[in-house]
Amino acid sequence: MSTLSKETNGRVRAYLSSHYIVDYQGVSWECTVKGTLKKEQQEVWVGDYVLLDSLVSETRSARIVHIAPRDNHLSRPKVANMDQVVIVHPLREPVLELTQLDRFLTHARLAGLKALICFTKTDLLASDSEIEETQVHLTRLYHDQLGYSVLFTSIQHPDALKNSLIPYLKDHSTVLAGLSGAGKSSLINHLNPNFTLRVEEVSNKLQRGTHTTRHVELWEVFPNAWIADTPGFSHLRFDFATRKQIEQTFTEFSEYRQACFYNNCLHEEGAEDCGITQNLDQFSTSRLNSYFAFLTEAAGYEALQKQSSQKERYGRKSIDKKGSETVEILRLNQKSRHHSRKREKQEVLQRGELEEGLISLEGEQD
Ligand SMILES: Nc1nc2c(ncn2[C@@H]2O[C@H](COP(=O)(O)OP(=O)(O)OP(=O)(O)O)[C@@H](O)[C@H]2O)c(=O)[nH]1
Ligand SMILES: [Mg+2]
Ligand SMILES: [Zn+2]
Repeated sequence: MSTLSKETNGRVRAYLSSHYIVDYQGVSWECTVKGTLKKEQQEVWVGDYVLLDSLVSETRSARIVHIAPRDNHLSRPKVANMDQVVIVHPLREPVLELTQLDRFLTHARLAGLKALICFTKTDLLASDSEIEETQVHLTRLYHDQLGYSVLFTSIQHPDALKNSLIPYLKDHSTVLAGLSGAGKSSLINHLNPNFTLRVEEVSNKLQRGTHTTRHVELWEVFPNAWIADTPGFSHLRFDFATRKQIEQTFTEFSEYRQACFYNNCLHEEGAEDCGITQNLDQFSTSRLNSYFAFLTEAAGYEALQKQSSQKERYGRKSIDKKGSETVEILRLNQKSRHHSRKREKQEVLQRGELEEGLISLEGEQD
């Protein structure tokens, strides 16, 4: 097989329910995916570099036979090999919610992707002084304290919008992420008027976007500036990360967490000698609210993980005790029974789970 490189292979631009659009040698090819990739559950994502065969130039159709290893990927929205994510966040319509913005920031950090923030719809603020006040507050928090590049744009001022965004987009692959209705597709349309991506008004009643963009698509908005427009989310939950992973994404904690007594401190209420809870006034209230909200979601994820690994390892069985009493015991599942009994018992003891009647390891039949 020829070696895969960014130069000699196609790049996936879009997935349209029945086929992929792959950019190869400057033109778009309609592609299916080789059966073995599907069997191996290798999913092709927008942004992937792929190797093609069965090229038919008359119909511009081909088949994806190999996916190059990804430099990075973002799972929500699904996109691979991006240089950065621009988090598009509205100042109005839908209402400004900083926790929602923090969700996208934490998500980008978990994916190891550089993020910058583009606040949109400045024209919807009531007055110049409100614009000024909002910009000062958000720049202080997200730029000065957290180190993100922060832009303020409005489609009412397309020249200013282009001037502020284009320097970040040149020679890069950028994914736009954000709430539905934030103005992601509008940004692309105003960066290059040749684009007429579908946009839809935010629902007045619900103050929410209407999920106008339905699939991820990578566009060359101007030469060598690739931008992925993505479907907006109305709520991005942390039901896939651990609490410690969430904690690590709050970079403002870094100089205080050394003072925590425990290495794995999560800075929850009542934490012993905690560098964060003892210095709460050093952090923004909105960021702390976001942190504790995400932590709760991640705790739910951890509990589920624990439960399912328990389920995989143990089944339950009711046994009769003396007289009429029965107890429910955890019983090792078939596929876990090949380990020695001694080792199993040792593991369980280490986890502190061996309580009378709860777990029984002895005397079981294989
Ligand atoms: N007043 C004002 N309206 C804007 C601005 N940017 C976008 N809009 C409007 O906001 C609405 C939603 O814009 P879209 O571009 O469809 O939003 P989106 O983020 O692509 O939404 P999804 O595709 O649902 O994820 C449209 O009615 C736009 O005209 C802006 O800067 N000012
Ligand atoms: Mg859109
Ligand atoms: Zn702590």
